[in-house]
Parts: sequence; C-alpha cells; structure tokens
Amino acid sequence: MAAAREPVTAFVALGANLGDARAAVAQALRDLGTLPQTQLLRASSLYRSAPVDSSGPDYINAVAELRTGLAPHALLTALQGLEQAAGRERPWRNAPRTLDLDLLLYDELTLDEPQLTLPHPRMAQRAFVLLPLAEIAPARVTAAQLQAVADQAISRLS
Ligand code: PH2
Ligand code: MG
Ligand code: MG
Repeated sequence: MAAAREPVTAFVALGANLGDARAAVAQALRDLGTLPQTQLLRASSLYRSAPVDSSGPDYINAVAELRTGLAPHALLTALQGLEQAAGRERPWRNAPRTLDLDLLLYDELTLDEPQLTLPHPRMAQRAFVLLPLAEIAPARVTAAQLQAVADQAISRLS
C-alpha cells in the first residue's frame, strides 16, 4: 500500500452532454466522496452551458472541492475510473460525452506532464468552470477572469 500522504484540497470540474447528463453529474458528485482517502467538501450548483469547442446538446457542468490523500496521478486515475464506469468513449477530441472529470487544481501544485497539467491549462477560458468554481471558492476566481468569459452562454440550475 502507498504511504499515507497529508491530505490536500483539490478541485474537479464535472461535465456531461450525452444521455441523462444531469443525473450523471449528480451521481458523479456523490461518487467523488467515495473515492479512497477522499471526502467531498463542497459541490457547486449544476449549470447548463452551450458546448465550447465541442458539439451536441448543452452540457451540464459543476465543480467539486475535495479533501484527498491520493497523490495527483492516483486521483487522476480514480477520476478516469469514474468516467469509464459512466460509459465514457473518446471517438475524437472534445466529442460529446457521458461524463468528463477534469482535475483543475491540486493544492498549490504546478505540473506540466503529458498526462496531467496543473492548474488545468484551459480553466481560465471557460465560464462552465469559472462560474461554478467561483460559487464554492470565490477566492480562486478573479472578477477579470469572470469578465473575460461573460459572453459564454451558461445558466445556473436550481
Ligand atoms: N468540455 C469540453 C469542451 N467543451 N463545453 C461545455 N459547455 N462544457 C464542457 O464541460 C466542455 C465543453 C472538454 O472537456
Ligand atoms: Mg474537459
Ligand atoms: Mg477531461
């Protein structure tokens, strides 16, 4: 067994636009808290957003804050396991999907590896990440960042 690590805070972006996307994102929020050595600290509201550099139906998006003792790559592998369990297929880049779980932030770590770049390299360009992140962790998002994505179509669901 891997040695225990000091738990850190991590943020995960959730998205889906195939099948019952709303149910898939809601279920994934619950599943995140069942990962080994991991607690769900906060979940944003669900948001409906128009596809950005993608196609198909509108997306359902959300952001979760985790406390986790998993190492970054172990957490990434666990997230990919949840995507697989939700029937994720990858026919082409940014294809419509049943579930996408992206690691946005892992403590204050910066990483630039083929498998994992932290912070997530495109998070600041995407309203569907910034709005739910600002809802649960306002200190992580600036007004200028929100202003820069203000033209992207997104609405918060009740
Ligand atoms: N994810 C993408 C590409 N485009 N657009 C929306 N609205 N929501 C997403 O989650 C999303 C996207 C790549 O992961
Ligand atoms: Mg993604
Ligand atoms: Mg992804």
